[in-house]
Amino acid sequence: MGNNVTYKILKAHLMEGSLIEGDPIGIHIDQTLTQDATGTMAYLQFETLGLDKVRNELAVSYIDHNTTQIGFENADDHKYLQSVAARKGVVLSRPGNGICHQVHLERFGAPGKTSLGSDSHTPTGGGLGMIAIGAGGLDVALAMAGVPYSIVCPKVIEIRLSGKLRPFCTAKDVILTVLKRFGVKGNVNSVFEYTGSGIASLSIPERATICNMGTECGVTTSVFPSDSVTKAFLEKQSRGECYREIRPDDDAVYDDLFEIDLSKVVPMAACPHSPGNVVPVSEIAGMKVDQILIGSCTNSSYADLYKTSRILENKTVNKCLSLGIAPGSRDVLAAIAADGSLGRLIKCGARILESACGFCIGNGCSPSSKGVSLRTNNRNFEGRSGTKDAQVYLVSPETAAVSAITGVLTDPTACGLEDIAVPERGKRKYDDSMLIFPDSYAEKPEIFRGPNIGNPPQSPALDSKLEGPVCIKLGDKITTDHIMPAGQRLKYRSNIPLYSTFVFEGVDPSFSKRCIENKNAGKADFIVAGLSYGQGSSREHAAICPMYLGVRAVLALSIERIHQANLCNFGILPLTFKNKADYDNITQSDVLSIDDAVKQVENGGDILVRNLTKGTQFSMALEASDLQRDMLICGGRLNQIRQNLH
Ligand code: MIC
Ligand code: SF4
Repeated sequence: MGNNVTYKILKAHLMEGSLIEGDPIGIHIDQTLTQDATGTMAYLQFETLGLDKVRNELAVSYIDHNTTQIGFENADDHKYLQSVAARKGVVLSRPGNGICHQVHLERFGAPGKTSLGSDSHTPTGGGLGMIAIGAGGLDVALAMAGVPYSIVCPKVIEIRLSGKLRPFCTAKDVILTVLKRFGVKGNVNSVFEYTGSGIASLSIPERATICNMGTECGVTTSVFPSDSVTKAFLEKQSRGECYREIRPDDDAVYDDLFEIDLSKVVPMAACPHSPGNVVPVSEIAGMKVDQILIGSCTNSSYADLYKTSRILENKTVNKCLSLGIAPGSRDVLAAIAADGSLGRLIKCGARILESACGFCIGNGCSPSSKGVSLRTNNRNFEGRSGTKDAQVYLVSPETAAVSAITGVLTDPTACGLEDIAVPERGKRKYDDSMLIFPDSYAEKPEIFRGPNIGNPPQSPALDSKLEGPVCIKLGDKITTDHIMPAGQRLKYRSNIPLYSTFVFEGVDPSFSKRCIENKNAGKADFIVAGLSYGQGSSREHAAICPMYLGVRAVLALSIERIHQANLCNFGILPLTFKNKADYDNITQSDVLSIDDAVKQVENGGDILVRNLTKGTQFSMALEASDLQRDMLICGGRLNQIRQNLH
């Protein structure tokens, strides 16, 4: 029985367990990446491990999320990140150098490697034939310490591509087609592996776009084989030595198959408020648009912006809307400046934004009230843009660019445009001057801590009895953006007591106050939710801050992979309903009780919960590995590690 690409790479990195689908495994992590919004906490946690230096092959710290905030907090975080990187052997990518995933693809990603990033779109690296996984900051801190990363051995879904994309039908439309088929829930512990004759026609940035948004389906990662296209990409960046061919064996087996004929792919759009609400652009074309934003780690490569500039050449942005463009990296910005694309974009009236996450995480560029915003990024969760009633649609750069001229959502294949050939970028020497390598310091700086930077909070060990009210009852698809808003609150990531006051801010502003009152009265807080709780980002603050407020268990119909791991890491029981009726029977404020909690978790089976208000009882599944059960009893991963040290 032959191996697929996924299992080939996993096999080469296996440290614990065996490659049996569904079993827990521990894999060695070669590369780590962090970004500033999750990185500050990750390095604070790394510091508590007491190691002089990181122990993995390559650790890179990117400053790309919070780059233009008002106030001193982010600037302080940046100084902390730079100083801790210098001390601990981490490469630092300075603000302005670009979005972590784009820069990592350009400078560090390598076929056959594993990488773990404290950002959910780390799978972008799968475009280069690596197993690249998103995780909470603590897991990344531990990977930097050389601790194996635990995952459930995934099932591998083959996505077989044939044919070739037609002009103005793009990689973004391919992944939106995948999202239309698989949706945003029910895909945990799977990997999307791309195969087939259609792959050869896709460039590395196109493959990266496809892997990037596999995250929205909730899969562990996505991966392409490493082939001659990969080789040429690396050689052009003077990184040819990183190349190795990785293809599936001829008799490789997969758990499922989805086939896409690329020549049949049409422009697609994800409608509000979920990346899974996908329809062909032609079905909703003609809708008036107020704002268009092109950029983010999904679609901000040189090819994306070159094509955008050609579509907009000698045109003026429609007066009914505003067009913003954020190049994915400084290298992309330099390239479009050198070849005239930037001039074309300026001439048409586009607003050139910084090479950073910016609008994608709600840092500026919020749409007008009820405004329709077309964006090329990967998430359109309600309120993420900073305007609660805005209607955000996710589209390709080509669809965005033609719509910027017409002022209405426009199908780029229906405009009679001539195909655009993107010029080949030759072999070049990269300008790495915005990367600071730790050995470049004559004298290492002292670690800097501003007043907003606290210590990682301590979670308490599991109490023998958990009793308290359901503080909130939620429906399906609650994202980490709902739980722990980013945007204007992002600058408090290093200050847990303050950031915690904003938990569920957009859903129920009095949530945190109620929780703290219960906590002070010695009660446990419970969250009850529907399907796919915690989808979206990897932000561990969506677990840390509820933990700080006294939340001891989440009871949901299902919980997404990264969030489940974050809950365990911070000592919150991730429980899933075995019967939907039990979820239906709970009302907000009902008092729940879990007796003998430690024993129940230790026993390895289901957890019995009593509803004291309703006088009922029901059992919940605790889908957690032995390691996770142990950390839940210890009150989280850091406590567990400390206990094992003594
Ligand atoms: C996102 O796109 O939601 C983010 C912001 O990049 C997050 C990380 C964070 O919350 O800092 C992610 O995707 O993990
Ligand atoms: Fe940044 Fe947006 Fe990508 Fe997240 S999804 S890493 S916020 S560009």
